[in-house]
Amino acid sequence: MSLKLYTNQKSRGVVVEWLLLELGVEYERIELAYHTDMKTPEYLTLNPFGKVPTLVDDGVVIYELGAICAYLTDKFADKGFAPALNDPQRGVYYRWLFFMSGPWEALSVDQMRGINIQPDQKMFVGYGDHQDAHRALIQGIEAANPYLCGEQFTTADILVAAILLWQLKIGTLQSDPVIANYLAHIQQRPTYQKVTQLFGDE
Ligand SMILES: N[C@@H](CCC(=O)N[C@@H](CS)C(=O)NCC(=O)O)C(=O)O
Repeated sequence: MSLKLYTNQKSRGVVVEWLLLELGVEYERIELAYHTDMKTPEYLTLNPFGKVPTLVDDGVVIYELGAICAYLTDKFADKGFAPALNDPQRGVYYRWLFFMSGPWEALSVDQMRGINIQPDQKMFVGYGDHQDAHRALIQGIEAANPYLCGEQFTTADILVAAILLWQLKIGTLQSDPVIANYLAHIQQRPTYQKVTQLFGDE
């Protein structure tokens, strides 16, 4: 099997597993424990951060969740999980991949650390402040019809939905009718039952 996924059941690696499930692709799953397995010299040669997820495809190493998602989507382009290169929705697709990996990830971590951006810091903080990032999220999701790229369910939906579901669960995101309406469409998908198993009980 050429694809190897280093992950932990309680990590962002779940997003990659959701994508692999939707793509119907086989992979070897390597569960790494926090603090120990992830910090061995061998693993640090693959992922210098000592974090998960990491994907290895025939010797090619990819870490960073957004990069792994983009890589797999392109590798299995025939499955149709991204708008075509010449489709204007491709721009929307990219916007979401980068929004979630950049500003939204930074905001989420700052929230967990209790950091509030002061007005004079907004200029150099990539997500502005909490209100700005939240407004961008809601504005984007409000335009979903029913998915982020229109009628095509894409990897952007997996990334966005997985992270929002997780944040709602841990309480760093407040429920909102726009978010709830969008997630309801995702939860109606036939694969969703299997996806909830990936998320586990807690
Ligand atoms: N920016 C990275 C973040 C990866 C990350 O922080 N992973 C966490 C789990 S969700 C981790 O492995 N933490 C273990 C550690 O830092 O020791 C990505 O998107 O892949």
